[in-house]
Amino acid sequence: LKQRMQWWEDARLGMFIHWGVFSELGGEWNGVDYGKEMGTASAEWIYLMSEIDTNDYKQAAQRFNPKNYSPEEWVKSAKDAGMKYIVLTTKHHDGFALFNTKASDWNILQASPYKKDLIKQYIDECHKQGIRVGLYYSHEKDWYHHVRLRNDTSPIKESYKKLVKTQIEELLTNYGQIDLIWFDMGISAHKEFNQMCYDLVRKLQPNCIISSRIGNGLGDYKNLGDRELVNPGMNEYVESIMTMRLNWGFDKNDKNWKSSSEVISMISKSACRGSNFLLNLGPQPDGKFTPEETIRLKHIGEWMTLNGDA
Ligand code: JFZ
Repeated sequence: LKQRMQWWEDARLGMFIHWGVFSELGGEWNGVDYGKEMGTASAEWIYLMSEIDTNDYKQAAQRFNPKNYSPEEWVKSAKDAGMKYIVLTTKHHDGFALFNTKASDWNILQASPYKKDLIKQYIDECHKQGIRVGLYYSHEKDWYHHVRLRNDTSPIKESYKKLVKTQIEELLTNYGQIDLIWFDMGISAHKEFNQMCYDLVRKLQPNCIISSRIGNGLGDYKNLGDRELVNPGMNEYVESIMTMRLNWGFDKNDKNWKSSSEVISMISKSACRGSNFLLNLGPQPDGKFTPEETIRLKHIGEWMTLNGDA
């Protein structure tokens, strides 16, 4: 474990990216703003929260055509901000795969006009520019293929298990080295399923780090609750995750930006306390970071140049 965690322990700062079909709706459906609930629910939960008809959501996917997507710019701005790893949503709770998958046609190649593998481009670019590659994958919550409920403890269907198994295999065999997989929202009622996911990753890429939200205490390090900062003296591998405003995913109406100095003070606190800090961006549907995000990254970069490796 110590060996596997070495780069991660040295990293201290990473970039989280929430992006997908939900970005297209920007937290709003039928004039209602769904990006206001504090805590978990926000723009990227819109498929569940708004009770939008699946056909309407599929239409949003048909509009999701990120022409300005440039992983080259994403990776460069992460590196310029002193970030050492990136974690990008490959499939969030809406079940939509941003990669080429045989397991379902609910994916970027078959259900959107873009028709290219977004994840492949991202991973290739990370490898090229030399930054650690993380993949967020919602293994349990999948409102499209599994159940469209906030909480569900019923047993997981065989067909869904098979889908997840196939997609994990695809992500960990088709793109070369993956440094981290960020499973989310695993619940203890699904121990066998979570264990299956864990074993599969270990088998396919033994050095790939696994987040604790896989469930059942199986992960390699501890994720704090959303937006929570580490307490002094926690001597485990700990990662805080933080948004720049309320929402994880792109939201048209959310103006609750933290200032650059607020964000920087959290980064420095987190590093002083020996934990990692994963700072979230919710790019626009066209693939660009918002101007507010870009300016914050720039300020972080300036601060990191002066203080980063001290
Ligand atoms: C999850 C997601 O539902 C959310 O959309 C986002 O991706 C976030 C990073 O993770 O939400 C959670 C999961 C766990 C906690 C809170 C929100 N928690 O343990 O406090």
